Amino acid sequence: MFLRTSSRRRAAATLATACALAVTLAGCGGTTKKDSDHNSGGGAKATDAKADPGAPLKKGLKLAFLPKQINNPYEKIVDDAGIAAAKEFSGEGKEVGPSDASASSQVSYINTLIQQRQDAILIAANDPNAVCGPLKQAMKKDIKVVAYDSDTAKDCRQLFINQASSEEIGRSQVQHIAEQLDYKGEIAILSATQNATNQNTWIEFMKDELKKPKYKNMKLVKTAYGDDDDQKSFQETQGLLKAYPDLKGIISPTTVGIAAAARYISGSSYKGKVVINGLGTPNQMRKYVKDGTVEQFSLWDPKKLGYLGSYAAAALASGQITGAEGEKFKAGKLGEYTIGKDGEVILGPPTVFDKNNIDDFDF
Ligand code: RAM
Repeated sequence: MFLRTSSRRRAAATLATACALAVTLAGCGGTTKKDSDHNSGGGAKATDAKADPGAPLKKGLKLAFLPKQINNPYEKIVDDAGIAAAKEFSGEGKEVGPSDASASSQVSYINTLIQQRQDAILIAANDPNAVCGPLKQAMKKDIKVVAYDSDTAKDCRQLFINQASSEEIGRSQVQHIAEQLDYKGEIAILSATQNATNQNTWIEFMKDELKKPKYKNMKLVKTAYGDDDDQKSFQETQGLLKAYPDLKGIISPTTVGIAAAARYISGSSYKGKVVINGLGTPNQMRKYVKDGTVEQFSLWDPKKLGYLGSYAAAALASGQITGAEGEKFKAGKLGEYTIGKDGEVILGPPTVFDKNNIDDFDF
């Protein structure tokens, strides 16, 4: 299911709330930019060109996907789908990127992509600011910049393809674990890296959700960072359970983190006693759902995220859109999308997976 106009309006309002909450996040425009640096409410202004909605998609477009890290199965699904989509409009896609998700690990890749004169760079930013300078250089050279999955600052890209409403992702993770715990007990978060724009935005919403009176008997004791590294996430899970003997649940809003946490818990005496919930891929989580370690988790369809990103980049590079709010483009078989506030395009609501539906999904 995909959001149509009214839900996109809601999504735009959601982002505004996200930014009000996460004022420290540069991804929400927290950088000190003059108004003249922006176009009317959209993402970065690369040229003064007007959108030509009737322009055909150019053939032979070169799109480069730069994920948080290349050895993350989730990012691979997104990028492979984006690369496959490029073939539909006779474009050429590729994936390049670092093997770790640290703040500046993507910078040298951006510089190389500029030298190669790609038509568009699609980036899942490891840090809202570290990649900004090089991305601005790219836009100056008329290379289109589309953030997906994890945003950079809004003036450092033309569009942000968000997998779902950030508010919905954040709040629903608290709502789900609270129901599982009967609204009682200590919980912890096992996140990705400390700088990740997407996880940090979601965590702000989790904390805000926890302020509601219905959660008064629940306490967030710690946010740990597994850096989207399997081993580190495994060890951080072990550390959390040791340090907080009364811990009743862990929310891990990262596919790498939740899989590692589930693996640790499934082989420990905590199995069946500590609830783990968060964001995971069905293929990585299936065995933990089947063995009873995990009751449920959520995610969106990563293939659709890559597909939408690819079409958005092609629409930008073909002059159909410029990234301004209200512009529309067609994303192949997914249909038409409208650009929201600050250049945000929202894919759709997440799916909740459990033992009843997990075998219907294969990604
Ligand atoms: C990990 C990454 C990614 C995030 C998913 C849910 O794969 O941190 O950015 O969107 O988890």
